[in-house]
Amino acid sequence: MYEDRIKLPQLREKLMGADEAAAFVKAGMTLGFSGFTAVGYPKLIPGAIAARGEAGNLTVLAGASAGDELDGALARAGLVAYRSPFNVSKDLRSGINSGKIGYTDQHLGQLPGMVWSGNFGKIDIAIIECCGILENGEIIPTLSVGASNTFVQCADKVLLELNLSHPLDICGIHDIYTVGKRPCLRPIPVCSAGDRAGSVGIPCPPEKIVGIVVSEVPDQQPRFAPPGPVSDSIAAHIIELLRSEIKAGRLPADFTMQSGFGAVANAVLYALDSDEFGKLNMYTEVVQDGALELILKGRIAKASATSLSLSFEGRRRFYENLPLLKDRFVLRPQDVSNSAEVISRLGVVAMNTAVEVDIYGNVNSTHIMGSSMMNGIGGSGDFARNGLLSIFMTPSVAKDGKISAIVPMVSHTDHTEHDVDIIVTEYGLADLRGKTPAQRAGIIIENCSHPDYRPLLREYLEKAKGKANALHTPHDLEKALSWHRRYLDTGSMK
Ligand code: 0RQ
Repeated sequence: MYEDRIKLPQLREKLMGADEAAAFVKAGMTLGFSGFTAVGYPKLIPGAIAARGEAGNLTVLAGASAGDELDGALARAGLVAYRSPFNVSKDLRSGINSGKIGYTDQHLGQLPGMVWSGNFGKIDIAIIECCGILENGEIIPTLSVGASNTFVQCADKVLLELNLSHPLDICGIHDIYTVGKRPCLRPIPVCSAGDRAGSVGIPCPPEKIVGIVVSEVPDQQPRFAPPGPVSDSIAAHIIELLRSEIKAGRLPADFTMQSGFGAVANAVLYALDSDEFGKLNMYTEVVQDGALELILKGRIAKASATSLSLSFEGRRRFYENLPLLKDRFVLRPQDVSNSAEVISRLGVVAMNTAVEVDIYGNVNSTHIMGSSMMNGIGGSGDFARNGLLSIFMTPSVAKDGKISAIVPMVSHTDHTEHDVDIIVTEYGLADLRGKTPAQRAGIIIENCSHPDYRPLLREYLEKAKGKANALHTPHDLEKALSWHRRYLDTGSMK
């Protein structure tokens, strides 16, 4: 059985049930899981670990977040002591924010390097979803690569979840180039989005593999916020900017872009489906349905990511067009997809979403009211710091207008004013390049803030000029975070 999927005969003897595999996991271990967003993570072994309930105090690492069968199941079972580098699970988040689960929010591009350096201790077991194992022992991942190659190479033991819901024909879509231990003195040989530099699968000595569990559980579907007038106007401002950057000669017509999750990112992609732009390239972290359509149409010539997060219909379209996509699309490890060196070389246009932005251009992507973790910085810092043009977008208000996304001072800083070129809301765009703090405050307030909050921001700035110890970046230190305090006390920033 499974000869076509497990091409090394001795490994077929390692087939076992999820409970038997879970018995390898002991309390206090550090586990490195495949998975990046809710894609390509093992779905049966984590549930079996949770059901056994014996292995507490776990350190859980994955490429980024994982689906509920992993993050939710282990958190609900109370087995997770520590998680890194990203999270979107409601149960994990509540453990993190109640102080029960330790969490390090980490640049995703840097996670593999940290694992190689031993910053999380030794990896006891790598638990990896795959769709096959080749004659040479290489493990073929499913629809994400993340940090799987690093976990496999650094771990003492490897458990595999062989997922039959993916055709083995996806073999050839991956490009497994291992950056390895830092400092990495060799350049990563990727000079355009479609370049390939590594092997089709993850190299692994067969004796390291202690168990293989067969699964047919598909990845969940991502939840899409429906497009609406706010995301459409943000997208329209961004398209206008891209048009004028190309006209000014600052951006090539076939520029390379990174785009984040969600409604705004998809609205930008739909707007790029136009003859006025050249054949574009994409060098990003996660490709979603909007980008897949552009790749299939040839509007995006080459695309690179570490995870393919598609709806069920998008996945069907992907499999249907595999031969074409193998030429146009590459799935890479996250220290290559999010590599500072490659992002900088390709001159990527980085488009990410902010939680809040302050009048001087500092961006908070992660924290609600200063203390509560939302998801994490993800790849936004990898791309914003190293891209050619760094755009942050956000609706001007949240929670039915009770929260302004433009505030006097951010309650947490993920991206400093030095790494942020453009702020966009549905009201307009502020181009911060080459501007002084005073000029930035003016254009952010006038172009981007919601009209209900604009007079309050103007008033804050004027009063700050009278109270501050200097006029370079004037702040009223007593009032700078008073909007957040007011929201916590009264339920509104107004
Ligand atoms: O709350 O879920 O209770 O309704 O935050 O906000 O507007 O639905 O936007 O889903 O795109 O998330 C920044 C969190 C935006 C995300 C963030 C509340 C709001 C809502 C979600 P509800 P929206 P999104 C990917 C790069 C960091 C990681 C990253 C993120 C919920 O984009 O995690 O960039 N980014 N990865 O009501 C209080 C505010 C708020 C607020 C929004 N100021 N205060 N709550 N919310 N603003 C790179 C790739 O390549 C893919």
